[in-house]
Amino acid sequence: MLLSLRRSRPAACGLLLSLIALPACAQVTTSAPAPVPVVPATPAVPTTPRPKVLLIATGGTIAGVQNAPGTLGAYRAGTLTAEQIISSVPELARFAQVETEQFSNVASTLVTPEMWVTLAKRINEVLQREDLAGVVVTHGTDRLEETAFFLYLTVRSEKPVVVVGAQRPATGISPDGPINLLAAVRTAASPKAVAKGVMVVMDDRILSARESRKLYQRTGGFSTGDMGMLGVVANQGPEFFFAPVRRFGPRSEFDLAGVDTLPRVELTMSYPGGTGPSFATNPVGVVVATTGMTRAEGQAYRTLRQQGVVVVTSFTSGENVNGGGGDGPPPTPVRDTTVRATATRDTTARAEPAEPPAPPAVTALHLTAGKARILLMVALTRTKDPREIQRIFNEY
Ligand code: DAS
Repeated sequence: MLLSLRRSRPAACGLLLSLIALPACAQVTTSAPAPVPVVPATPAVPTTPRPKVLLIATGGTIAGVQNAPGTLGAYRAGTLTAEQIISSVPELARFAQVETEQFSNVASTLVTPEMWVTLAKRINEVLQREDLAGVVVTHGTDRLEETAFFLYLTVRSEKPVVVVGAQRPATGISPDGPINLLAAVRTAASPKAVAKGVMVVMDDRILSARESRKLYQRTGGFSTGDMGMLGVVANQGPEFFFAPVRRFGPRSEFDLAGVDTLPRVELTMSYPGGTGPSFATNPVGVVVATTGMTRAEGQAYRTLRQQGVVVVTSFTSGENVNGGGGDGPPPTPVRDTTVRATATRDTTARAEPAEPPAPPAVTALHLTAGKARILLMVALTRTKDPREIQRIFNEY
C-alpha cells in the first residue's frame, strides 16, 4: 500500500514542510495512490550493429535474492541466473548484444583456485572469437579482487575483460548491481578499453585488476588507493585517463595449457613476538605479510628456504615498493657462507660453524600478500628458482 501526505496541515509547517521537515509536520496516512507516469520498460534499441559482449556469471551478491525483498535483510548470494540478471537491465541492449554463460552460481568464498584456472581458460578460448568485443564476469565481491588478479595474469588477449559485482543484493533497496553491470558492459564493449588489462568496474570507476581492493562492504568500497583509477564510466560511456604499463595480456608468459591445479602456497603474517610458521608438510611456497621480522621468524623462514620452499615477503599494507625491482643490478644473492666470530673473555676470536646456504627470499612490489600469493602460485607453474621468481615479481 502506498503512503501519501495529507494536504491539510498546520500553517507553520507550510514552507518548512515543503523543504525538509516532513516527519515533524506531516501527518502520514494511507489513501489511493496518485497516478504515476508510465515509463517504457524497454529502451529503444539502436538499429546499428552493437558490439557483442559475453557475460560469464559466477554468482555473488549481484545475483543475490532476499527472503524479504526490498529490505535490508539477509539474502542468498548466487541465486539469479545470468539471463535473469541481464533481463533486469534492459538498458544493456542499447550498448551491446549480450550473450550469457553460467559458469557457477555461488558466493565467492566458494570460488577455488581450480575454478580460476577453468575460468581463465574459458575466457582465453572465447576471446579468440572474432565477433566478440569483450567479456564481463559477474562475481561476488568478497573474492572479486583475487579472481580479477588471476585473470589479469593469465588472460592473454588485448580485448577487454571486466569483473563486476554488487554490494547490495538484486532485490535489496537501491541495488547497485544493475548500474555496475551496465557500466561493466559498456566498458567491455568499448574500443577504448582494449589493451588495458583485466579491469574491475564498480561504482562508475574503472580500476586495474592489479591494484583493485575491496576496502569495505558498502557501495564505493572498491579502490586502488594511491595508484588511482584507469578511468570513469560517464554518461557518454567509458573515459580512460591512464593505462597500466606492467606485463599482462598478450605479453604475459603464463600459459595455462596443461595446468589444472596450482601449487600449494600458504599465507602467513609476521607479528611482535612471532616465531614463524611450521608446517606438517611443507608447501611449495609461502607468502609472509611483514613490515620486518623477529629473529625467530627470520630463522623460521630461512629454514623453509633451506628446505626448498619459495618464500615471498610482502609489506603488510601491500603498498611498499622497496625490494627486488628497479633498473639497477639484481640484489646480491645471500651467500650465507659467513663465519661469525664471537668475542670471548680473553678477546680471542672463536669461529662458529657456517650456516648452510639458503636461497634468497623474493620481495613483492606493491602487492598485498593475498595477491602476491596468486602471483607466486602462477609463477611456480613455470619455475621454482627464487631469482627467476623475483624477476617475475619485478615485471608483473
Ligand atoms: N559478499 C557477497 C558479495 O558481495 C557475497 C559474495 O562475495 O559472493 O558478493
